[in-house]
Amino acid sequence: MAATCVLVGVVGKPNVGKSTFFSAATLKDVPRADYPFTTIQANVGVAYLRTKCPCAELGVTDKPRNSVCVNGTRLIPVKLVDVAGLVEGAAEGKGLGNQFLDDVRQADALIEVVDASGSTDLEGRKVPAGSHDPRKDVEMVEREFDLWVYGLLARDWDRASKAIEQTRGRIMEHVANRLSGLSVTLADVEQVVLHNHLPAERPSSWSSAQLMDLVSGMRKLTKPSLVAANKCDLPTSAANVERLKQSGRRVIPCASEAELLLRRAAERGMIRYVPGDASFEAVEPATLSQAQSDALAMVDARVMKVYGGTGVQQAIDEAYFTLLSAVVVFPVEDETKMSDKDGNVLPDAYVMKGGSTALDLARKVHGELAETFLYAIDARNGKRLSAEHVLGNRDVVKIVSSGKRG
Ligand SMILES: Nc1nc2c(ncn2[C@@H]2O[C@H](COP(=O)(O)OP(=O)(O)OP(=O)(O)O)[C@@H](O)[C@H]2O)c(=O)[nH]1
Ligand SMILES: [Mg+2]
Repeated sequence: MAATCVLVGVVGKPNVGKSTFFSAATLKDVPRADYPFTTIQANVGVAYLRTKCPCAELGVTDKPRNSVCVNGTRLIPVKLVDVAGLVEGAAEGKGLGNQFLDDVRQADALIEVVDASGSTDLEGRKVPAGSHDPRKDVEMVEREFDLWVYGLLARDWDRASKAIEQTRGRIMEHVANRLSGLSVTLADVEQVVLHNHLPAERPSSWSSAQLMDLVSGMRKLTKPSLVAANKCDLPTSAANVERLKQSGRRVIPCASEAELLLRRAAERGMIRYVPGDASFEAVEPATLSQAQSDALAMVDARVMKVYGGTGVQQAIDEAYFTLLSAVVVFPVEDETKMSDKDGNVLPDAYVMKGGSTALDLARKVHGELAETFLYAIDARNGKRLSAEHVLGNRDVVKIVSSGKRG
């Protein structure tokens, strides 16, 4: 996981609703249509991570600056990328080929969107609802990703591995260098090589199957993923959601179109709805047109009542909190008032990778704070925290330094 900006990618075969998911999450208008390869260039946008704001628990009235607080729910901006659809053979250039792969190289986690209704074939063409098994889509996307990475390693494996053996070089460094564009570190490679019991001193003896296992092990480690079982508003989806769950993956039923409708209606003041809520209510039901009431009633009956929400916000939250063990931390300058130096209470919420320390937070707030770091204070109980203290979700922390900013 990258240290500074965390990136989540929305991936999948064509025509499953990736751009609809992206639009719903970012409220950014991007091309969406009922045919494959609508998206060619990747779309990058701002989605929001949802967490309970500490304001209510601490009994303070907050004044957010880098995020918003809606009735005690803090929404923090995070980056999301929507990429072109991926088809079988992409690793060799089929469809839009490597472009997809290039766009997700930097992603720290993946949301794999599938058409849970089973109404699009492996290439995204329309087929009768329920006739396609979406488990195949997930397998295909992961296989193509692995084949692409395998290609990066295998093309000169014989030569490179023998040269490394002769010079007593380190094969793991070679692999990490080759894959550095994929946010793969030396520690990641070492972990997977060890786990797969590969003889590090004899890389020329590694078989193609062992190389492929190394690649997929690295994908699981460096690109953790969940499945967004999209189009769950359609009747053929329920059975496929169960099938997908039985395949042992983390599966979230999603209704991206419904989420887009709800967010737009909320934006226009028609309904009260915070992304991720299990229900919504009309602000003034009498002012809605028949068509608006019908559309909202349909979302309520087919999605909210059945699945307890549209799943879009949940998928984003789980990508961060579960796959990446991210934490949201609230830095303050005055720990007694929970504010910055101008009196803004709980102004900022930072998304940080799991395992981040008080010193990492100082670094994120300002480089100088890290250089002159003395200690931190947990604003909830006034306790001193060391530089190595691992931060927890929703921690409110003051950094004390010897510099001007301390
Ligand atoms: N019923 C239903 N249809 C959806 C949902 N989400 C998307 N769709 C439809 O699926 C079709 C494809 O949507 P896109 O968002 O363009 O799909 P994509 O995966 O980005 O497609 P490409 O860019 O071509 O790979 C459109 O007709 C959408 O209206 C959903 O939640 N329910
Ligand atoms: Mg698209």
